[in-house]
Amino acid sequence: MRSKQVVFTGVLMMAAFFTRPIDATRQAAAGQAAPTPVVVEVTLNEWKVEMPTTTLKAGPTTFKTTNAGEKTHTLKVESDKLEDKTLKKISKELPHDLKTNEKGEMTVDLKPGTYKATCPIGLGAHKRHGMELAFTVVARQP
Ligand SMILES: [Cu+2]
Repeated sequence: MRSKQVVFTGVLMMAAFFTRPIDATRQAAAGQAAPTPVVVEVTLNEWKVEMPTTTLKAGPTTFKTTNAGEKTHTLKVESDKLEDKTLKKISKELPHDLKTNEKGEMTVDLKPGTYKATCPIGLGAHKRHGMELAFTVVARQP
């Protein structure tokens, strides 16, 4: 009984010994490649811009947007106040407007600060109706 336990523990330790260097190699490889964008699902409708959370982490972020409304909408993400004042304002809009049930996506490299997600259609009319959502981007923990 006791000897079996010793053998089992020994196997576990060997497994730990052999798997650790492989994991370290994988992490190093991942660190060299461009980070995979985090996906945020955005829903547009009359008259709201909805996201599952209003606190996002800095880094490349893909806004997967669906128009669940009856009118045509689109999504614009722009920085309000960036923590690093030397950075230029961030502003990006979906490549095309979305009709009912259409989907579109764009990737924005978010830096820490405050932002607004709006629908710029109607020269600000949709925004004034409520299609504006403030969100915050926080630094990614090292
Ligand atoms: Cu709109």
